[in-house]
Amino acid sequence: MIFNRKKKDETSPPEAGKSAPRKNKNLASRIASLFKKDGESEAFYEDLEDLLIESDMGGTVTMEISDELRNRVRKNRIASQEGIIGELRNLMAESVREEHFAPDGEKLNLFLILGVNGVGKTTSIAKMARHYKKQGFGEIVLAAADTFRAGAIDQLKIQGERVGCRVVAQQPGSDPGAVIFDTIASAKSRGEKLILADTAGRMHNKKNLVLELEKIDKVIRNNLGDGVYKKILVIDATTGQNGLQQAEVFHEAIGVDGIVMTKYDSTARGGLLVSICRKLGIPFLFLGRGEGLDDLIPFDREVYLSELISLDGE
Ligand SMILES: Nc1nc2c(ncn2[C@@H]2O[C@H](COP(=O)(O)OP(=O)(O)OP(=O)(O)O)[C@@H](O)[C@H]2O)c(=O)[nH]1
Ligand SMILES: [Mg+2]
Repeated sequence: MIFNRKKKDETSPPEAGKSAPRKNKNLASRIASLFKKDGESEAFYEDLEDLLIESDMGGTVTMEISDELRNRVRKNRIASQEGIIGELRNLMAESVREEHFAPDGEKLNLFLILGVNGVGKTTSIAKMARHYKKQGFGEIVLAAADTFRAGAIDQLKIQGERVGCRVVAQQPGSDPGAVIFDTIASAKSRGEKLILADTAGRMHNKKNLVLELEKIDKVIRNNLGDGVYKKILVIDATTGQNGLQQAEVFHEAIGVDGIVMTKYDSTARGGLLVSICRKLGIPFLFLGRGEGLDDLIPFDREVYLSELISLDGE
């Protein structure tokens, strides 16, 4: 346990001059420079903590990782720069979780897509439909259960046309649970095997959002029978520690089975993912790396870690 250390601030942006996004996410070369400057010393760990916070890892997780790294380095008498960076990578690898939900071809699968407004839910649905179709999963239907925002239904219909999927929709303002109910009933009668359901990210307040989600959740659990039900949260990689707070709210409200992180192409910071995995233990499914239909890439823990902290990066 380390004493007399300043508590890192979770929410405030890094100091001026440090906040500009770097050209890439790789921390290793920057850690190497710190090591060259300070050696393995208190100053090194302090600077390392600033670096991890800058990468969106959040104050608490940064301190945990830094403390653990210090313990391991001292316990195992690690002295080289490569050794320390390797140990940091090990620590992150232990936190990061990767998972892939292959739909079950024998059953009706329903993936409920959650997330606050603007994170990329609707476009990710189209990309997921494309991905599963490419994998040979034919009959996919989209449920327009974002009935709250004007325009959301038409957006999903446009995406449905782009990827060749039927869209079940009602009028704007209708009950999202009823849309899901209709979609499950019609998918069963047509033999479709995968429903991707859009939801509203914006509600009048958080309480309404949670109540709405609980209602939708109940309709699915009551009607899907022995089908496969997954709740997938979409997080925008550029939102920093807000992304962690969003994950906490949705996870507490109905439980999240997996995360899609969008706009990973638009940030030079990659640490949010580590903090979500470490704090909530939710696995990552896909990374969004652009606006094209093929820009949703199945999450690969090793590739992610290599980008974040490989020795040959930058
Ligand atoms: N660069 C980039 N842009 C993305 C990515 N994913 C989504 N977007 C863009 O983010 C914007 C919002 O995407 P939507 O899918 O409409 O987001 P939403 O969560 O459905 O938004 P609401 O329906 O308003 O709640 C669109 O312009 C998308 O093209 C990504 O991985 N990279
Ligand atoms: Mg939408």
